[in-house]
Amino acid sequence: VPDLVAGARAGEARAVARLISLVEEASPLFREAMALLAPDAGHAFVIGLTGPPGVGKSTITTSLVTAFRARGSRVAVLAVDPSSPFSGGALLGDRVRMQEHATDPGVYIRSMATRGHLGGLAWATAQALRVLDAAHFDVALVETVGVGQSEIEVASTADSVVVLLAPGMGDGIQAAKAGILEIGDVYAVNKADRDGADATVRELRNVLRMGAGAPAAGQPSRWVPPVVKTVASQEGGIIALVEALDGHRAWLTQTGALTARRRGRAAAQIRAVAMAAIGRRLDRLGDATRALADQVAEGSLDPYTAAQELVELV
Ligand SMILES: Nc1nc2c(ncn2[C@@H]2O[C@H](COP(=O)(O)OP(=O)(O)OP(=O)(O)O)[C@@H](O)[C@H]2O)c(=O)[nH]1
Ligand SMILES: [Mg+2]
Repeated sequence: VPDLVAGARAGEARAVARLISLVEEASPLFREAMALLAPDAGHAFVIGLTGPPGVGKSTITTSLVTAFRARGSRVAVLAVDPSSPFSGGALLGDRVRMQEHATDPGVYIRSMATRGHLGGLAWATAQALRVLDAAHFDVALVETVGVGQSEIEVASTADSVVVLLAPGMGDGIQAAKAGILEIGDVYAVNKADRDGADATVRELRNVLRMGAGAPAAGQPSRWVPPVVKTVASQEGGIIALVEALDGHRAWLTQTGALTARRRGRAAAQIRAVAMAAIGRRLDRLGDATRALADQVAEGSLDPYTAAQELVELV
C-alpha cells in the first residue's frame, strides 16, 4: 500500500487505478491507504455533472477536459454509474473524443461502480477523489447517470454541481424540482440546437430566482445558479459554462462556503463510518436484544427503556 500511495503521488496512472480498485472492492487494504492519503486531501476542485440519461454529460465532460487542459490543469474524470454493480470501460470507452484524451498523461479517465460498498457509492466516490487529490489532479470531473437519490448523493461529493437538462424538459422542471433544483450550482441547457431551448432557459431562471431569497443564516450571500445554453456536440457554449464554473468557484472561495461545504462533507463521511461501526456492534448484541425483546413483548419493559439499555451496551 505505501508503494501504491507513493506511485499515485508521483502521478503513476497504474497506482491510481489500483488504489481506486481497492475502494471499489471495499478492500480492507484501503483503510491503510486512507491514512497515508490524508495529507493530500482537498487538492482537486471537484465538479459533479448530473442529468437524465443521454442529455450530453459525457460530451460536456469531454469538452470540459479540453478547456481545463488548455489552462494547463491536470484533469481526472470519474464516471460513476449507480445503476451498474460492475465497473466497465463501456461508460466512457466508446466515446471517440474521450479516447483522444486517453493518451494525454495530464488526463486520467476512470469509470466506477461499487459492489454493495459499505458507505454507498457517494462514500466510494469521495474515497476515489482522495486518491486523485494525492495524484495532484487540479480538477476532478465526476459524471453520474440520472438524477435519482443516489446520483444526488454522488453529486453532493462535488464542490460545484452542474445539472444538465435538454430543451423540452421544461414541463418536467416542476415535477423534478425536489431533486434537481436543490443540487445545481450551475445549470446547462444542452442540445440548445433543438427547439425550445430558450423557453427552457427562461423557465429554469424563473424557478431558480424564486428560490433565491435572503441569504441563509451564517451565509454572507446567496448563490443564484446561472443557466447557460450549450451545444456540447459542437463545443458550443463551453466557454460560458467554464466561466459560470469559475464564477461559482470564486464565490465559494470568497465567502468561505468552500471550506464550509468540505467540512460538512467530512462530517457526513465520519458519521457514515461511525454509523456502520455502531451497526456492527449492535448486530453483535443479539442475545441482549432478544432478552430485552422478551421483556418488551410480555409487557415488563417499555421499548424506550429497552433501547436505552441496549445503547449503553454499545
Ligand atoms: N443535437 C445534439 N446532440 C447532442 C448534444 N450533446 C450531445 N449530443 C448527443 O447526445 C447523445 C448522448 O450524449 P452523451 O454525452 O453520451 O450523453 P450522456 O448524458 O453522457 O449519456 P449517458 O451517460 O448514457 O446518460 C450523443 O449521441 C451525443 O452526440 C447537443 O448539444 N446537441
Ligand atoms: Mg455518459
